[in-house]
Amino acid sequence: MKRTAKLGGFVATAVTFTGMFATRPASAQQPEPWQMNFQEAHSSLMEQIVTFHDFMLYLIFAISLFVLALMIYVIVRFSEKRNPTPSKTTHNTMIEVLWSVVPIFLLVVIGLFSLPLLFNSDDTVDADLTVKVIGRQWYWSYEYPDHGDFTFDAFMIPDDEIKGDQVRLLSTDENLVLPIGKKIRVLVTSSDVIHAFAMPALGAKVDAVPGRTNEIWFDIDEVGMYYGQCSELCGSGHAFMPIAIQAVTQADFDAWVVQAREQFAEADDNLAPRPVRVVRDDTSEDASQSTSASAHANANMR
Ligand SMILES: [Cu+2]
Repeated sequence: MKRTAKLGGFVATAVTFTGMFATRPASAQQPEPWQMNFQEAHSSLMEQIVTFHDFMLYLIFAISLFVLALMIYVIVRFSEKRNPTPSKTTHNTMIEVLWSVVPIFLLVVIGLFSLPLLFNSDDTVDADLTVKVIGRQWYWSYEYPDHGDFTFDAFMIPDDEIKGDQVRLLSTDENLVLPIGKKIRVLVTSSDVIHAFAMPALGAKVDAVPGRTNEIWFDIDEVGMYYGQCSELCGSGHAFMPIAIQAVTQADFDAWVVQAREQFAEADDNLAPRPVRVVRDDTSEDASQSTSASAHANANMR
């Protein structure tokens, strides 16, 4: 009975919040209370990162235990009581070669795993689509240059406007909608200060630097919501500029693009400073100062 009621509630929520998408987001990737490890991996890049992380953890454990064992042995075996007259030996070629060669070997092994990962994360060629992400104080703007070049801003939903399955501090009024199973190139930049585009479940974390375009790519394996946050201290609204990615099927994405092209105007002078939407009362003073500061900086650059 309880289960049925729950199911009914679920269906009702699904009907209410699916909007134009036929399928309700299957999963939501977000931080959990007392979470100890990474969020579940939902891109091939993140899977590779998790594998590398696990491998490194075993290696670190082994090295730490080995060093600990050596120290305990030395403390016990060569204590003053057991070894009143210490040896005056100063060199042992065998040991010196070993403690040089073994760490070099370990570093090479680590490199065999980490360098391909580094190159892979940087390999944005042959992407199926490109989106441009612009960090601003304190929200994100998204652009779809190869789908009609439309652009829109995404603001955090304030606490008192949270509805349904929206997540406090993570949901935004507009989502970055992306198709699953496609190689997505993300160009990341900023219009004011340094932000960072971070999406844990997809293995993406890139600085958004004014006057510079950084790149990352990911593919998304499952329909659902993916939440991330700005990960570079960027001012008083730093904690209030979340990133919400809505991953949908290609068909849903195509339908959304048609609708979005009408809804959002073409990308204009997209790096010009825009008015700051005040997130909290205590930030308003700071916000206006920062806007005029960045407007001033921009004026100087021209
Ligand atoms: Cu930021």
